[in-house]
Amino acid sequence: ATAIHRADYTAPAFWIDTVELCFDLDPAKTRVLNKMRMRRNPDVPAQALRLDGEELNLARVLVNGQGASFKIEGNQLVLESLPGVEDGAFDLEIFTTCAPAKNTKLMGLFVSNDTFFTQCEAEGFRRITYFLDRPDVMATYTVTLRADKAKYPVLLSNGNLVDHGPLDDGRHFAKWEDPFRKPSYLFALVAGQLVSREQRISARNGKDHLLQVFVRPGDLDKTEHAMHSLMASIAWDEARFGLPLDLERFMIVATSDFNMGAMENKGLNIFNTKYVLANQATATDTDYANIESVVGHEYFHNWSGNRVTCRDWFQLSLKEGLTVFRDQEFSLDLCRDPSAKAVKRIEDVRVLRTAQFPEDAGPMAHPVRPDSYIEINNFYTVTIYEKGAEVVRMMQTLVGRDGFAKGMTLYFERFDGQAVTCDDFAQAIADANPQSELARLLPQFKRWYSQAGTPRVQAVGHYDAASRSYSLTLSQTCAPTPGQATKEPFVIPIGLGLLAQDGSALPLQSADGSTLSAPYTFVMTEATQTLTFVNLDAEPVPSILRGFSAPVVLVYDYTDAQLLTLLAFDTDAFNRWEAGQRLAVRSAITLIAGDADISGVKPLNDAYIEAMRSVLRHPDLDAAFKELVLTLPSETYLAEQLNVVDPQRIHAVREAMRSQLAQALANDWAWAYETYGDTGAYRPDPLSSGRRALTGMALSQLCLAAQTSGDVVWPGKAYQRFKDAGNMTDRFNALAALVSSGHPLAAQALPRFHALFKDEALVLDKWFALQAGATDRDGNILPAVRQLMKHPDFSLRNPNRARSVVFSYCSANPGAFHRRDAAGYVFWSERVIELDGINPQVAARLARALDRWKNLAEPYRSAAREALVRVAAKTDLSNDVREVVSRALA
Ligand code: B3K
Ligand code: ZN
Repeated sequence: ATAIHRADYTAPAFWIDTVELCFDLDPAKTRVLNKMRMRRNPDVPAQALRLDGEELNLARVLVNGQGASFKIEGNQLVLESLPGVEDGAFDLEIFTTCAPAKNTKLMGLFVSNDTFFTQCEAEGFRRITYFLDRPDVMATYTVTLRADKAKYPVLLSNGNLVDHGPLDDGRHFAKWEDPFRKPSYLFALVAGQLVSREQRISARNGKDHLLQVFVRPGDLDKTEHAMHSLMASIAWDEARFGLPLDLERFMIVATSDFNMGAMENKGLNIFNTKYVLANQATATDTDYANIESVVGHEYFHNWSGNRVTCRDWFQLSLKEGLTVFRDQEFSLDLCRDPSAKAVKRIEDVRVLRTAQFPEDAGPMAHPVRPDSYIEINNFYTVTIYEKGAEVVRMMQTLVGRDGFAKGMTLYFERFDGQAVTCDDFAQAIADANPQSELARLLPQFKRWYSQAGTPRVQAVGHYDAASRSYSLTLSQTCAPTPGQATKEPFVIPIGLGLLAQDGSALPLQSADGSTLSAPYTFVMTEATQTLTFVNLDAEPVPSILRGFSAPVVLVYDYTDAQLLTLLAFDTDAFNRWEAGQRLAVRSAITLIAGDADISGVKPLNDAYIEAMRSVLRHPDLDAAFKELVLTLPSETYLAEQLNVVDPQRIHAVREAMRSQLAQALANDWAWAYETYGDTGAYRPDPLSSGRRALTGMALSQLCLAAQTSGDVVWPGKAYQRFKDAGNMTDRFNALAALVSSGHPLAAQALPRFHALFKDEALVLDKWFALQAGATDRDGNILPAVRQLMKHPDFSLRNPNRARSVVFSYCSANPGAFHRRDAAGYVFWSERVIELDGINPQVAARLARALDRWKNLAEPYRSAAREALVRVAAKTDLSNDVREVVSRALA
């Protein structure tokens, strides 16, 4: 396989204006008739027509109704001479068949639970018919579906239903017309036995719309939250950005076999059931929150992605970074109080720092707008999505919230109906705000799109008592990444404040005597810059990078006392949380990096424990915020702070910290459990979710403490709560408390949980994931995982189930995965290879679990390398896995 380069982009040699597709749906052999109205692109030198196609059986090709000569070259259908059509438009008719029931890759047309679904992004449409399968070729689609009426009563495609009726032999048909031009990756069809929740709404302009959420019979009682989320999304996009729903009908369909979260097909979103189905008995608060943001995300794509799409796949962040930013803003705006907003922001940053920062420091590091790829599916990454969203967020910071809304308006006016680039977007935001810092700094700002790697900003403070001034020197660097040895300085907005030593906020006065209004953001542009503040009676405590104003690592040599001040008093909730994290990281790293014996060690000092006690008992702080502060930095995050990673030592130290907190705060945890434990009638709002999260944490800490003290009361209470809970959040947290503390009652609770939910696939996923992700005791997790794979409910073919067992172990349980005997890596290599034969996209995700092998200490490092080599040695790997393992080994 060869790499594709952004610099090689050329416009297509042909356009497709209209497509008429006719499907005879049959799981074993589906017939697809594709009639296209095409024309040459006059701006491009005349050349052969090359259509993409994969795993298709070609039966017939007609040009203007006549048989035409063609050849097949690899995965392309080539028409060299198009007789008589050199100058004008022509009709091309292609008849193929494919085998949806055999499609285990879940790309193109596939069958799940006797229902047909499609997934076309990025390059799945070519598995349905021969086509110019690239996002800059936009056409209008008319789609006729024909199928057995009893087996497939519901027939859906994009747009509006224009005709339907019976056919011979118990079959029926439906004809759909999508009025909007779209790229092939937004095509979708669904056919099967489905039921729907319906909602009619009238938009602000008085237009009526039909909203539908389709699920399997039996799941209707789990669709209310998705429908509410959809209605809230529609209202939000109209209120915040003036973007209305442009379709008469908007459909969401849920499938339990899906490679990712969901897909924004025009008017016919297809979702993983995980992001649709919820009721209080089966879904947790986290599930509810995820459904809200994924429903929002896919809906927002209707403008950012569908109305204005990507010119090529290198521009993927144009739609993904922007749409993640939009779904984050949506969830933030739905939070009523500031504390809930802070919690949401902290959660988003935590994802960025534990998943994207490692990516940016590893072998798969790539710019937000990559320069090359082998398999585009490997580039649906946290960099494109989450870092891309941070880049958009920085733009908003630089032009202001209203300025950003104006920029969005200009962007959609300028580019509606077109396939464009990241440059086009940035230019529109800047053009709408000609006086802004963004407009002034645009070329430099765009380095965020072209340079990979996480910048490090080092800050050094100096207080001068004589002049009563404080200077803060900021320096930025960015480490080399694959293919980029040196980096130019970034534009880095840095939210900044100063606190007095007693914690009160200090006014910011610059040397010229002016007072800077709060909140203050310094826009850093040089490698090194110094800021000076005056009229300060004593050395202040700097609060830097407030709100996590840029996706960078901030290095500042805080004293413990300064961090305790920030933790107690910073008005910026993000930095308040961050101060607690820094204290914990410091205690952990000192111990991990040293070589002292760590058995029985107590890593946390009294000041930290007292600070955690005050947070936990604080009368004004929200439960959700408390839970975040009291959650220790993850093993993955700790690993990122080290050059040589001993996963077992990290695990042991973090476990020691957890257990120290559990014991030292035992009374406080009990108090928290009693205080927050009863959240009343179930509602998944941020406030009551926060109370449940803190209660769950308290219970888990109390069970952990019981492990040492031999207490039987709290494990007993956990078991009671597990049995009696009125909602899945409380029930699952109680179960997790028993499992994670290794209590014998877990052995009773687990089978009971399975029996209760044996028919709820999404709940069983949690059951599997909990066990595969549990704390390792004497190497017991790997054998348990192998056992789980033999469970009758396990199947590697179902991506959700594979993720719940294999990924929960390999990617989310470092303490159990990184074994001195290398058995975790052996298991990983077996699964990567096995999955690659079924579903390369999922296999390539799993392959990334060893991305950071070069940082591992021995014996892990050599063993991990060996496992990678073993996978790479397989000659018939997919491009997906091949690209990941070759980059890892490079
Ligand atoms: N655009 C899809 C992702 C498609 C992934 C293809 N491998 C979902 C989303 O980002 O909304
Ligand atoms: Zn998206």
